[in-house]
Amino acid sequence: MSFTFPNGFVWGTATAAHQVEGGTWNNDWWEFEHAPGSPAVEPAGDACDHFWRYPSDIAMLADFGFGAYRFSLEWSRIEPDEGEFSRSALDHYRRMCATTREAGLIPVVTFHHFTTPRWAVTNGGWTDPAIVDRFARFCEVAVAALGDDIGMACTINEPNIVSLMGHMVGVFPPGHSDLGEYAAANENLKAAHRKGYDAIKSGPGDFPVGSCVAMGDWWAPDGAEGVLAQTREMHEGQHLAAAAGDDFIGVQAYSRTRLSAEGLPEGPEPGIEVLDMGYEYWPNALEVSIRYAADVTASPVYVTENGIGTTDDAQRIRYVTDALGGVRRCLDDGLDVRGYFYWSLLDNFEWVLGYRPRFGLVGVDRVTQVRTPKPSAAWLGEIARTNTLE
Ligand code: GCO
Repeated sequence: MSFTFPNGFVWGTATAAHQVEGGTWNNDWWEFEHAPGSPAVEPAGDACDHFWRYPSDIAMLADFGFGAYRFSLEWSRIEPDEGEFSRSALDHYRRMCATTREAGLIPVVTFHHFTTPRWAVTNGGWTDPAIVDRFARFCEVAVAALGDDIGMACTINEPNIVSLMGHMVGVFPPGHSDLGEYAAANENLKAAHRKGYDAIKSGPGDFPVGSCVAMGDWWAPDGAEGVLAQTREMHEGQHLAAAAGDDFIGVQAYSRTRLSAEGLPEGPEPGIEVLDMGYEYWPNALEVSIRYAADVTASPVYVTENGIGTTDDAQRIRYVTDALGGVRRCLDDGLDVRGYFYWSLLDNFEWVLGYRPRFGLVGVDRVTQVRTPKPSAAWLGEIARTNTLE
């Protein structure tokens, strides 16, 4: 059986500055990784040296057959101290956009992907309402320099993970566990998305702008429907609602969360495959998430991230095949899904878990930086090239 995606469906891969560039020492994550007692198993260090190797990495992505590349700006390079902007860093990202276009790919630029400059967190971070204007000013300066070369933009990557992991679970900076902080961070992240969106829209260039929300499938025992709905609203719903009316909604989905009757995370269901990330092999998360996002926002959907961290590349192909089956069912039902970005191009720095989870279509030697494409790179590249899933 084969299925052809709609004309113009965008196929890409995604990365994020701190996870691939190397040397991003001026942000909160670097500081967090090096703090005594840090939960991070290792520092990002040189990462994939993508800051220097982006031209050959982008050429490789184009050769596989993809049509778009999603990468992020490192705010701490562009604004190393408050109000002090680096022309050289902006030029770097301009060259990245130009290189992406010259390779025939759409540059999809994320303005914030988990990392915040050190100066902004020592002066308050995401729990301080001052971050809203700080982020908007950064967007304004960055779009003024890059806007005419951007193909599509995401404001803040997974705002709901920044608040949850940083202020409730405590495994992202600042490593806190405080409900009040969690609520404040959510409000500031939503406001920063709105103000950042307006700043990006009023700059040069004319391209779609949206938010990217971390989503998934959810399960709770019978009788706990209320708890389930409430939890989903807290984790996903409020950030989707804050993005309603945008040009698109970015859906990022990987797995399923099971809840107890009290709404606490239960861990994987016995008998279901468990991945290196500690969560279930659950490709259906994508279909469920697309439907929920479309329902809440009524916006066109891009899958801005979906993928699997595994050393078994055949399992990767199986996972993506299953996830794309879900995209297909959404399209068959008339939902407006416009693209799919695999996370990630390269094996890279998976935050607190370090380099162990392998999400890449391409392996990276941690010492020599040599790139080795996996069979899934050619496989997914062919789907992208033909716009058809066999
Ligand atoms: C996220 C981020 C990525 C992750 C990816 C795999 O979704 O958490 O956008 O930075 O690396 O999702 O976990």
